[in-house]
Amino acid sequence: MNLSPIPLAIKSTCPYCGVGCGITATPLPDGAIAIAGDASHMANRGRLCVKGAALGETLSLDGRLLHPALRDSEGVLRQASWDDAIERVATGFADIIAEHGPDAVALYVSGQLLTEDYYVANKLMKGYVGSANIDTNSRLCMSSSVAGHKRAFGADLVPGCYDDFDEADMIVLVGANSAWCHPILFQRIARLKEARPEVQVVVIDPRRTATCEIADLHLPVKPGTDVWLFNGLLSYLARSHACDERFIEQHTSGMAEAMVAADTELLDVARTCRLDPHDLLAFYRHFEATTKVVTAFSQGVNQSSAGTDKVNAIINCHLVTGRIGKPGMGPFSLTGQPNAMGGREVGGLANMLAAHMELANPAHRAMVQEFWQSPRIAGKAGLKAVDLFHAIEQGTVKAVWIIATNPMVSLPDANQVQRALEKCELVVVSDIVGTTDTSAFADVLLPALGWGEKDGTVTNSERCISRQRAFMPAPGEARADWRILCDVAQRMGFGGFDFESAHAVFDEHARLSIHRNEGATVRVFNLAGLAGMDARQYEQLAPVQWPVTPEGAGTARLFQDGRFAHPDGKARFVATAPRAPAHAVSPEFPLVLNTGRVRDQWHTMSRTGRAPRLAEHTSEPFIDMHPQDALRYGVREGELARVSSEWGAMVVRVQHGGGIARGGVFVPIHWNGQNASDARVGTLVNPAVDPVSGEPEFKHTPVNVERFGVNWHAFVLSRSELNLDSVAHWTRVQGRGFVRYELAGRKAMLERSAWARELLGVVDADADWLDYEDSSGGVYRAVHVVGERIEQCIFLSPRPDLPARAWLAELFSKETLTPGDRAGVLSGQALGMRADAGATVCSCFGVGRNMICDAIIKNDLKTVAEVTACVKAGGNCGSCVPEIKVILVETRVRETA
Ligand SMILES: Nc1nc2c(c(=O)[nH]1)N[C@H]1C(S)=C(S)[C@@H](COP(=O)(O)OP(=O)(O)OC[C@H]3O[C@@H](n4cnc5c(=O)[nH]c(N)nc54)[C@H](O)[C@@H]3O)O[C@H]1N2
Ligand SMILES: Nc1nc2c(c(=O)[nH]1)N[C@H]1C(S)=C(S)[C@@H](COP(=O)(O)OP(=O)(O)OC[C@H]3O[C@@H](n4cnc5c(=O)[nH]c(N)nc54)[C@H](O)[C@@H]3O)O[C@H]1N2
Ligand code: SF4
Ligand SMILES: [Mo]
Repeated sequence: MNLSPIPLAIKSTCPYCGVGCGITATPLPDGAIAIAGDASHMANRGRLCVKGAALGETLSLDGRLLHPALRDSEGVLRQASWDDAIERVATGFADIIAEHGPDAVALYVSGQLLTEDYYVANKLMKGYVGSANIDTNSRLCMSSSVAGHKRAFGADLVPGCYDDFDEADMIVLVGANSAWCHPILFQRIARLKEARPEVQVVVIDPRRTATCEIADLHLPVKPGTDVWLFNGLLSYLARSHACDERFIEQHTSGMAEAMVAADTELLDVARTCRLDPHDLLAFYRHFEATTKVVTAFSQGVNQSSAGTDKVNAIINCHLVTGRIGKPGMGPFSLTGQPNAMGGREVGGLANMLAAHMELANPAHRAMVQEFWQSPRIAGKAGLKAVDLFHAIEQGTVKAVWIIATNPMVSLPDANQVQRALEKCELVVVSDIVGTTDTSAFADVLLPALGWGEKDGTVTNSERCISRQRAFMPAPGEARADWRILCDVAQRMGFGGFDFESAHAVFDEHARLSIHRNEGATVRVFNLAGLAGMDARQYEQLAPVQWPVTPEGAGTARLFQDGRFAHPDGKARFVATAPRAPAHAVSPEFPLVLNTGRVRDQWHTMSRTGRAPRLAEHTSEPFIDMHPQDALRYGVREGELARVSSEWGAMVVRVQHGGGIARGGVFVPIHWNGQNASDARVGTLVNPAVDPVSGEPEFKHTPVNVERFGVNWHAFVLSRSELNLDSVAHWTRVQGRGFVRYELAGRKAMLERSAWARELLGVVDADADWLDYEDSSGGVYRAVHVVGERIEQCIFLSPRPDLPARAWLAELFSKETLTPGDRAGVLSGQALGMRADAGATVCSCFGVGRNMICDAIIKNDLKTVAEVTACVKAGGNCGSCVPEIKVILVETRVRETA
């Protein structure tokens, strides 16, 4: 008997969101890797969302950065040796430090680094360079929560765990579209709701999102007004039975001041938050009546110029009711990135130290320096992300090393970031892909190991430390981020960076957590049970929630004894006097821009953008707006709009998702210069930040929307990449075996066939080129076949009334086109009638393609006028008339064939 070896599954953790799901990776005989959920991981018990499930599709080396590169004197990036690259970074940094001091250099890192990478980066800057100019994209994400937790609890401590959701009787989701952004946690809530329908789910979000599908109550709060809403709740609770006098007395302080700041009446809150007073009262009553309440929040809370106050306004309501540190209740900050929490543990932010010690505390500084035995220790907080890039533009920071983040896309006022990077003397970028909007400005480009290749740990939203393990070899010359940092540190002459493995780094991190961590100054963050592990134990480390006891036991829930981390052991109520967002709408910029995520893309798409299945859900950048606003600002669904703010502008397609109230618009964050000509929303976002946390106000920028007039629209599906130099407006996504382009332009289109052939690069006059042209209608369609396979197709029209892409896309999976495929291909639709209405052709009367085909056949219709008389299509604005003509011709040809 010939038994094939049983493939070995390697356990690791998903590299996307902060839910932190466990995965298994199984190498298959054909070289592919099968990714599945890890049934033994407590975060997901074997489940994966669509992004996690598609991980296997993102592992190819296409587009990967495989070798270091240096910019030469002519400004061209050229492949270089590691030795030269490390030398350039080390001497570049050392020279600038020697001349201008340590604060003239900076690191800008990421919550997508592993804890080990993060630890080394922080140690290098704060302990050896001697500057705290290391900040991270977590500034854009979690910093308001960090600041809020520190104010309330005395340290950056998230009290609860995922099990609390299962035990809760009420779950409030504030500024969190968990259905799309934390799907596995959301599904857990959905299952709970199914099992116990009496559990109340409340969603507080200006948009009606997918998350609202399971909600009993959706409060479409006016953007930026959450502090009013939770102050109102605090006032209400303080006067109610739910107020826990004993808890307040024994375990908190500051309530009186908080009450003064929060004092308000329900009707005033309803007016300010633009909510129905009955709904608001219903929420307050439920909250009052339900002991086991979890209030989970994410970026609708954090990303605000009042973000820290929003966090504290929520925590205040849990303190006044004593609903914290007990099963089924508590405030719960949802972390975004896979290792947002790990970065906080090592002190990755410019105003933190390491192991939850404080930069501003001289005793802490001394303890960390003593532990590191470092030559110096940063004495003051460094620059926060937005300020950092301003300092770079001003020239006070002259060198920046950007690791695992793409600030050209993700920072607010992204055009400012461009000015800063253009000006910066030395820009070093460590990434896994070769071309990003940021790497375009690199003087030194360093190839990092990516997910599946790197080894280390991450910590999720519930403080659970999990291993990420390598299951693929290092590609090209790529190195682990911690290793690259150590190489540079050692070249700069610093001791303390001779780690041999990720395990050695982790061990030092764990030991720092217990260093002088006893007596009166005890710190909650403590990895006692993980210090001193040998390599094998580290390799086999099972998921565990910190703090970890010396015996190795994790901790699901903090503050169970009512003791908090402030020196007096009491939690603080924080007075949160409400204030409006930094920038108000004006006649020039009358709409509020809200930005966020779509279900199937991750940030700047450098990884999810490779997975065809993830492109199908949202294949183009869009602006979601209310139909009445669209009417008012002269734009139409399906057409392009120019969206502009005081800071920048972009072009996106108008969509009416149905979930947005008048006065607001929503644009996704994901598109950038690599996959769209003009859709980097960061260029529009105002650079205002929260005064406490420094977190930008990503969810509230006044903008204007106007028609972006074009003379033609087109789409192309092509097996090969196009040269888009001649196209004014384009977006691209990866399909299965093809790239999909959406194009538009202003230049009058006369020689359509010649233009199409040139764009598609079809120079051979004998090429198998099927086309259709309606010159009076301005419609052109062509398909390029090579052998028996479809190679490319292009559909052009003066209007965005192009056929659906789905059926055409399927043809790219076929090795041979059938005669039927060929007959249908120019209509973008399979032959034969369908039971459904088909893709909408006439939007005015909602008439689908299949309805028109059926009518033509049944009634022997010969002209557009006859079609209009029969099914109304084309009888109003006429936009669909060219489309109807094509359908007429194709249907009649088919019928007579
Ligand atoms: N699919 C996907 N999932 C992801 C990510 C991704 O890129 N793609 N990224 C991960 C990361 S790093 C993060 S940080 C998380 C973010 O996860 P979420 O915070 O859930 O996602 P966002 O879409 O940024 O914003 C959440 C909601 O806040 C709402 N909002 C806007 N303004 C306000 C307001 O004033 N008040 C309230 N109450 N709500 C408001 C928005 O309408 C939006 O629906 O997602 C993580 N998960
Ligand atoms: N307008 C607006 N802007 C936002 C937000 C918003 O809601 N609205 N949200 C903000 C938030 S919450 C976040 S978290 C940020 C995210 O924004 P970014 O961090 O800028 O987004 P990513 O695309 O995740 O960037 C990660 C980069 O690191 C690379 N990379 C991946 N793995 C590795 C690795 O192991 N090592 C190295 N060296 N590189 C790697 C990727 O290829 C990619 O280029 O965006 C922020 N910006
Ligand atoms: S929920 Fe988050 S961690 Fe889990 S599979 Fe999806 S993206 Fe990955
Ligand atoms: Mo984030």
